[in-house]
Amino acid sequence: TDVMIKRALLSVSDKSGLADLGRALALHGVELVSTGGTATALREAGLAVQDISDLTGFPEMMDGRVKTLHPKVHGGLLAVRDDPAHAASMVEHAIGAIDLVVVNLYPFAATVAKGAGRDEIIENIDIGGPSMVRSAAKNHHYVTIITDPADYPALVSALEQHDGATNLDFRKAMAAKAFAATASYDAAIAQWFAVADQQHHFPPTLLGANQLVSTLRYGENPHQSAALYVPAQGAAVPGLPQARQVQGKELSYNNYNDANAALELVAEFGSDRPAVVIVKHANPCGVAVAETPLEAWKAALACDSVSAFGGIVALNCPLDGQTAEAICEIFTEVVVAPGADDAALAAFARKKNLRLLLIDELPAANRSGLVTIPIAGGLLVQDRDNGTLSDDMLRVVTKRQPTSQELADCRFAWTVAKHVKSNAIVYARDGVTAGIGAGQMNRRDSARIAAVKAQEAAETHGWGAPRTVGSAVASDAFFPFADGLISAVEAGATAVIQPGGSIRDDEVIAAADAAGIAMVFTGMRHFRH
Ligand code: 93A
Repeated sequence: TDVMIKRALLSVSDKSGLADLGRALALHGVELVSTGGTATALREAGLAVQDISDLTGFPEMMDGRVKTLHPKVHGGLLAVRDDPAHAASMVEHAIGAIDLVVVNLYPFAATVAKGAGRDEIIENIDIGGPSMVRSAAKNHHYVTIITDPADYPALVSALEQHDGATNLDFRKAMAAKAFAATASYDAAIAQWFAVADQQHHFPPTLLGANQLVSTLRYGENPHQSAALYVPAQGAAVPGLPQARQVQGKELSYNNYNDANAALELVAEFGSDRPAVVIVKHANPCGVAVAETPLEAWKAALACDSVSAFGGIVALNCPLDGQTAEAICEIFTEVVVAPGADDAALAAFARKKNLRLLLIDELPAANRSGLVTIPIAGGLLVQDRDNGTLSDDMLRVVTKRQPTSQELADCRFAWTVAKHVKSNAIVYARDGVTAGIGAGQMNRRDSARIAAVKAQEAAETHGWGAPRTVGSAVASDAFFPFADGLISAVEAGATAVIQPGGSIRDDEVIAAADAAGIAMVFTGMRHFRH
């Protein structure tokens, strides 16, 4: 299955590594043919190259739109060499076989990303390049296709190992990569027409424009396989795949899922004040903002130190030594933060298994995007929940106005509740969660669980009273009945934040007034199912 590389066609926009590759090919006696810019670059490196126009007998024309679109090129790529009729056509039309194609395409995505105008974007839709890539990849039984400069070294070592030939396994692997490249290239073009060009909110087709980063040991459970992908055209949003893992075991599927939940929530707090989020099973079990990261960590941990065991921790600020030492006191699976000083790194280094991830920047909490859920027979797609509260959305519906501290705690609890599985009830006091009720099928159970957890925390820490006393409570959706609100009052909440909009709002407001608490409506709901 080895095929000798005798003639190569090189046509690349990204010229990195080209000279070295050209030299290696020349060493193996490979004849080089190239389009204009590529030929110039190869000649500058001292290599002999045939111009594509000499091969086709046509000039490169129409501003380069027509360079390689010619039967002498595509015949040389597509011919089934063992087929006598194909071989006869090659002889009849003086078509020479092309054994290797090295192509990377006009930088369409980069042209869009740099804010170019429509004409420049259209001009960067590569036609001849993908055609050659597809011809060569289709005919991988005979032809080698290389689309990524990162694969040049693999090509060179394949030639060295096989005396100037490639084997079928290599050609197959490169062909698969080539079709993935043209698929994601076309997906980016389709996306631009549909979305960036503002014709539709949702693209008519959602193509798989993602690239495999790594396979994971297993999925949510050991019998499920799993993998991590990133957008093939480059990630627009910083996140865990871009993080630097400083130490610890490989991240598991659940680690990624939980660490992402922690990161997305901590990103809501910006970087004005240190914030710490502890997550278990994709739900926060302790969240705090404070004057220092250490204080925030201690406060977040105290909320539910039982659940925090084996948790995932995210910070919005760099880690210092004291905070790292404190985190190391309990078993923690993953810590993610925008940086760590030397003392922090030294502290974590003693916990070999702890996975430490450092990120360059937090993802923007208010960014737009699409989220998908597969359903049997299809795919549900919606906008990402990037709804944030502005002052003009808040409406006080009770006789009593919230104090400024209550209002701050309402906002804090509301932000946390947005990241808690529904039904979500979150008590908070002084920028710290006091009790979190998550994922119950009715709101009263979530409220009860939040209060029970707050009570347990008080017992654990020997506090005279649970921290729900004097707290603000957030509900991710409206209270359908007064009972949920009454149980919050019983737990000691003095302020409530919720969307409002129940047909029984009057009863709920009356219960709040009867208890003398303050309540604000947001007019926005944060279901998270
Ligand atoms: O405008 S094109 O779609 N028409 C073509 O026939 C063609 N052939 C190769 N663009 C074409 N290419 C692209 O030119 C390649 O995909 C590559 O990105 C680029 C290399 O041009 P140069 O060698 O002049 O820098």
